[in-house]
Amino acid sequence: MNKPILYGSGYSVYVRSARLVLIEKEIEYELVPIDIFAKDRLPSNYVDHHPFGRIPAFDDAGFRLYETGAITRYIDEAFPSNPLQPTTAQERARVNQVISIADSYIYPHLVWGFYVEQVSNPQQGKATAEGKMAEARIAAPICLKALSDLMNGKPWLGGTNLTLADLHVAPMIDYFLMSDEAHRLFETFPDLASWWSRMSQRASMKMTKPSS
Ligand SMILES: N[C@@H](CCC(=O)N[C@@H](CS)C(=O)NCC(=O)O)C(=O)O
Repeated sequence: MNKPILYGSGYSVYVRSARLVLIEKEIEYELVPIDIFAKDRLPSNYVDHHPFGRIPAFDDAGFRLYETGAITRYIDEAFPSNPLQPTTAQERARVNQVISIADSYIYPHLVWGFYVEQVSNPQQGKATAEGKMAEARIAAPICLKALSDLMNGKPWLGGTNLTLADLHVAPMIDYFLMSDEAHRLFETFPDLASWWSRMSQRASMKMTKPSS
């Protein structure tokens, strides 16, 4: 059987989410390197895989897919090993809600706000965009409180078991926590800190840790 193919780079939070799902489900896959920020070196046919020019893109025996949420749900449903979605409609809705919160608010404010503005840009000698940071400082506690409220005392973001929600959010939190200010804020949410200590210890997280 052909291995599914994932196109992307190890630095990408979204590529990492898809890899985490493949690894947690013990599915062998091929990672085809695509550095999306080196636009001049992209394969000319990459647009056929992802018309919006993002990573990841996915190909399962000719079935092509882009958008991480769609990719990870497809993988979980097409491959029966180690299910990563709950069975009831309400529990699945919570998982999908967390994934949507991650895409709409966590990625722009915790990754592009805290990580890019406070960690990555200064490393590259670029100035911090204070306007963007001001927005991120307002959004971050709202994002973290929403996650904490949705956990509602359970060990994982989607309830009692590890789900796609944890694997979608964790790569974003890993970058977020590289900012000292973010780290201090995160520690004020003990249930999230305890979730992170479990999540970050998983073999899948260690295997996909982006090289700095
Ligand atoms: N909505 C897309 C977002 C993917 C995305 O934004 N990927 C980033 C890397 S983490 C990217 O390709 N950025 C390239 C760019 O912005 O030009 C998904 O869910 O897959």
